[in-house]
Order: sequence, then structure tokens, then C-alpha cells
Amino acid sequence: MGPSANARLSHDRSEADFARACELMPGGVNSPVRAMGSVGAHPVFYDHAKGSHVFDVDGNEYIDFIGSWGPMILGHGDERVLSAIRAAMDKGLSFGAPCEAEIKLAERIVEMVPHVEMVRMVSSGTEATMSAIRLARGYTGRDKLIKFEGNYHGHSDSLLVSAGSGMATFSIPGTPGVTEKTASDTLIAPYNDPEALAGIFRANAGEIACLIIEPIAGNMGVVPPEPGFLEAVRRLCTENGALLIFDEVITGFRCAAGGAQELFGIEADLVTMGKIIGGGLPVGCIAGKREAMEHFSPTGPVYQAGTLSGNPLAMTAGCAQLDAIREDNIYPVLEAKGALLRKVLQEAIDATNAPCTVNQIGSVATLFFSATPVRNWQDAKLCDTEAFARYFRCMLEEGFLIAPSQYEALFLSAAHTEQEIRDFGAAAQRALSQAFS
Ligand code: HOZ
Repeated sequence: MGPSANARLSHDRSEADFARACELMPGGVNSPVRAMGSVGAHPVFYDHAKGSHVFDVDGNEYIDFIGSWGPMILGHGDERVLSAIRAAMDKGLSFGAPCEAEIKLAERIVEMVPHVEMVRMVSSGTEATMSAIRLARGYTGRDKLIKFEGNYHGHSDSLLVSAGSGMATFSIPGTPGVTEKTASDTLIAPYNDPEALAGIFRANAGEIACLIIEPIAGNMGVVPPEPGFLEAVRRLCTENGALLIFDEVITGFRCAAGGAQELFGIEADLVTMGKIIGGGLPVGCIAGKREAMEHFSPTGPVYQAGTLSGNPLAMTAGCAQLDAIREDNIYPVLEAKGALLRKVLQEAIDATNAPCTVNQIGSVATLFFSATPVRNWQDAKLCDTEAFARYFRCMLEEGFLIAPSQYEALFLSAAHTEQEIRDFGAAAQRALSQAFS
């Protein structure tokens, strides 16, 4: 059972905080995916977190399967990361100038991620993907890009078309504020469908600057690439002179030390990463071969900038996290925990006859509320989101924090214990019974 199971949870202080927050911030949140309206609940306000545990302002304790949407791969508050940040803090919070910590983090990324020779640090995954497509356009002299339906690459204008994550949760196909002209340069392909992709390349020959992809989709729920799909993507990009961008905001340093390029043996031209390289502090980066990367200003003409880029605290936290990942050799452990998570969720489905499917790869998974296998957005959108909402509320009562949307991932960390994963499975079984009763 979760830490709060069977206790009548009081959310009085979270409720009061939410009321105050709604007066001050749209929807009471600073990022829509945190609002719990789509699952018929109000947000829990966090107080502190340690390991796999989160504590809210009412003193309730939860096992956390959100992990700040991915970066807390060691668990919350790893002492090695915290002490590195404390030491860096005494030397200054922000310089807006070069510092050695940014070199150290870039060195680690180049060492660990295949085919990467240079790095440009930014402050978020959104900045990373936005700048990567600008670089690709500047490098190729072309305007169009291809993205996949249900993939999410942050909230820059060109990429908020048929996007996953919050856009999928709230059923928003496109957003006001993105001009038609901008949206028309973004071509949408179905995930896991090489023929459809080939057709798009054919119809736009010589016009496509880049293709951006989540090599393991995580923002329509977790959808792994089918065998041969990423190979076809690579081949089509090469044949058409388009840069292949792996958006590894979720998969970077999570699915393997070298990310999806290492896991699948596919070479990307550019890689974008996010919060995981800052150990949870606001960071992102664009990384790739020297030839393309040197098109960034000041060596090249493609302008990209940021006062907080290479921030000493974030860089130091990132170095400490990557060192700890290597020191602990977390990947075999995460693989085993991921396999256990799949097993206990499948057992919960079998025991309840719930019309659900589990997708899992490594330390990420999604329990889809659809009996049909989910291999793309068209499959994912068949899910029974009302049943998911009932399941979500039961899991919260049981003391398990999961993303308040069908279209997100469950994130495991090195800090989750086997017992916690088994308890999660047992709670999921009770929650599924209730969701479908
Ligand atoms: N990509 C994350 C959700 N899938 C980002 C979290 C957010 O939008 O706040």
C-alpha cells in the first residue's frame, strides 16, 4: 500500500493554496499539465521531496511516479547533487558570462552521447527544440519541418501543431497565437508509419529542413518505435538532405547513458535535451556535430542567446547528476524496475479484466485505458479518459502521484524500491476495479 493508503487524506491546505493561486495565475498553475481539472481534481501543492517520496503542504506522503516529468532519475534530493549545488552557490548564482562548470557539463555530454561533438546550453527543452529547428533551417536554407502527431517538443510556435502532452490532454489540435503561415511550415506525420513519412518527403521534395522526433514517444503516453521505424526515418532524412533531430528531453540519459542514439544504434544529426542535464534545475541543450553546430552565432549566422544559458548552479547540478548516474551504473537497475512495473500493471489488468494496455520501455511506462495496442496517436486517442480520471483519483487517494493525464508517462527513478513498485501494482488493481465498476 502507498504511504497514505486508507487514511482519509486531508487536502485543506492544498485547496486553500489552489484558491489563492487561481487569483494570481491562470488556472492556478504555471504549466497546464499540472492542473488536475481534466481528471476532476485540484492540484496537490508540494512541500518537499526525498528519494521516491513527495510530501504535500497538508503533510500527506506519496510515492512519486512523475519525478518532475523525468529529470529526477536518481530520486529527489540526491546528496551528491545537493552538496555540489551548495558549494557552487557560495561562488555565485548567475554570471551571464563563461564559467568552467559549463565546459565540464559539455565534456560529459560529448563523452556520453554518441556522435556529439559540440553543445549549446539553454535553459529549457522548449528553447532547445526551438533553437535546433532554427539551426536546421539556417543550415539547410529550407523552411519546412516534419514532426509526428502526438509528439510534443515544448511550446514554441512551429512545434505546437498536433502536439501531445497538455495539447492532447485538453484536446487542442492547434493553439490561437500561432499564425497559419507558421503552422503551414510544420508537416505532420503519423508515428510508426514509414510509408506515410516517405509520402510526405516525396510531396515536399527539396523543401524540408529537418525532421524532429521523440525517438521513444512519451507525450501521447509512452509509445516505443517499432522495429525498423527509426531506421526508415534516418534513411529518408539522409536521402532528402534533411537534418534528423532526436528530441531526447525524455530519453536523454534515461533510456541509456547515450540516450536513444545508443539504445537503437541510430545516428541523429542534432539532439535536444532538457531538464535531466540540470539534475532538475532549468536547463536544456542542443548537441551535435561540429559542422552543423558552428552555424550557431557567434561562429555562424544563426542567432541564439540567453543570459541564464550555462548558469553555474544548473551546470554544476548537471555534472553531479551525470557523474552519479555513471558511478551507480543505474541502467540495468532501471531496466529491471521497468520490467517489474510492466509485470505488476499487466497483473492488475488481468485480475480485473480492465480493457487496458501497458506500454513500457526501460524506466518509462503508460497504462492506456484502451484494449487496442497503442502504436500512434490515432490509437492513443481511443482511450477512455473518463475511466482514467477515476483511476487517477483512486491512485491519489492510495498515496501514488501519477501525471494527471492519460497522455503522459510514469517515470521510475533509481530510488524506487521493488516493494514500492509492487505496492503500486496492488493499488492499480484496486483503482482499476473502481474505475470500471
Ligand atoms: N513534457 C512535459 C510533459 N509531458 C513537460 C511538463 C510541462 O509541460 O510542464
